Amino acid sequence: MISRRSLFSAGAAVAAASVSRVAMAALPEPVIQTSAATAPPLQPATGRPYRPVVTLNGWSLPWRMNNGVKEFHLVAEPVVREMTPGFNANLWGYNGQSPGPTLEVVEGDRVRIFVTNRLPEHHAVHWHGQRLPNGMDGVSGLTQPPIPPGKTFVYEFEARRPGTFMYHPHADEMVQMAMGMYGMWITHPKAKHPLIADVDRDFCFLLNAFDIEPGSATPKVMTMLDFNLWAWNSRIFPGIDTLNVRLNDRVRIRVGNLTMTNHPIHLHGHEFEVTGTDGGPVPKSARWPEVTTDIAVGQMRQVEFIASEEGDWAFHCHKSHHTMNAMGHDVPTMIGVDHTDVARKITKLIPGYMAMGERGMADMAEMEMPLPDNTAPMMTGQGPFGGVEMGGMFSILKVRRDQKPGDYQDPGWFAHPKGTVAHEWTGAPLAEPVRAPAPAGEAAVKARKPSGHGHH
Ligand SMILES: [Cu+2]
Repeated sequence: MISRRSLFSAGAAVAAASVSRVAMAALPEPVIQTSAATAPPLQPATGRPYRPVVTLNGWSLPWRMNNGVKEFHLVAEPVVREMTPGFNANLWGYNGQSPGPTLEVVEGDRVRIFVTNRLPEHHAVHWHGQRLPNGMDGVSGLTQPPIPPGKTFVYEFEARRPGTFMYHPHADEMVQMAMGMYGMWITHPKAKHPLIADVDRDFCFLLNAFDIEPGSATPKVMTMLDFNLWAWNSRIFPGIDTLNVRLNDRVRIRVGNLTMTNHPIHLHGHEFEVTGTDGGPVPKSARWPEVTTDIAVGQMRQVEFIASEEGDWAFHCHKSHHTMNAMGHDVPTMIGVDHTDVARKITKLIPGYMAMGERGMADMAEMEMPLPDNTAPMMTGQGPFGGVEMGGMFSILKVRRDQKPGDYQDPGWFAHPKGTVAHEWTGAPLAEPVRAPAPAGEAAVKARKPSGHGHH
């Protein structure tokens, strides 16, 4: 839900002519978002037309037209972000949420962005990937003085090339990005572009990561590598909305990476091509089919495909630790080790002790361990066939024959045609084949691999 204030309304229904010159000289009222749900596409009511994007669990910021200049107002501030139902984090963001809103403009637009700093420390916004005057690049100390708390700075430049960009702080960057400050910027082409296809659905989101101890709500900002929450737009599975499309839609997904590691993003059931990077559209001769694209730190990858296969297709980071949520303990690998008696004894001493089950981690997903308040389960999510046992960077592409054009509602679970679901073999069992013998004198599994990497 967007809170609408007098001058500056969602959908930009305010015509410039209806607002007095005095009002236009004033700072535009900021629009604040109170919901973490995916907002419907923001159709442009003023300026040049374009097909808007849909920001996963996000929204696009309305603007005001002022003498031909698109004016946006970003407010850098502490926010409470629902990362998944039942788990709220104390983050920093823009206009009520982390990440900040997506800014959508058209190639050639003159853009003015007011940035008000309501953080307890200074701030500056860098417009990642843009061609602009050096003094508008937003690097605190290098190209501008920092924005002190309570002050508003103005950035103004022309959106010179079409593409997908990001914005993020360039002042105390480590802390401010660890706290959740960033957003996306889409510059739509002003006319038909030979390398930019018209698409039916255009999604975007940022990859981000946090280190939030189970039971707490504020990220540890000194963490360099050992993040425990892997998020898309500050949401973790099952809190990430599904990407709902119509059968045979041409779909574009733009993904920016502002974590400290790379993410191989993988789509089931379809091949895609990388059609753009933050450097611009990829020449057609340089595109090839993929089902996974690795997105390095500070990169954006824009992928496109025809959604020609009906179903509920997993869409996720292929690093398996990135599709899990925070663990309460350093959990040792216990596969093959009967530790039920040990666990029973330890539980007497340490209530809430949790060890990996001897059959694998799935035991933990089934156990429904008591969790500290305000903590997401590590492996979770219910599908039509049971637990999905995922967390973090995981969502679903839902391709439906009867999804209406422009309808982004979740259509529910896929109804599989009869005889198209994997099922148990019920015929005669196979004879047990001969196998190599286990090494003499060794137990089947003796090694216990510690998973703890932080030495604390
Ligand atoms: Cu990843």
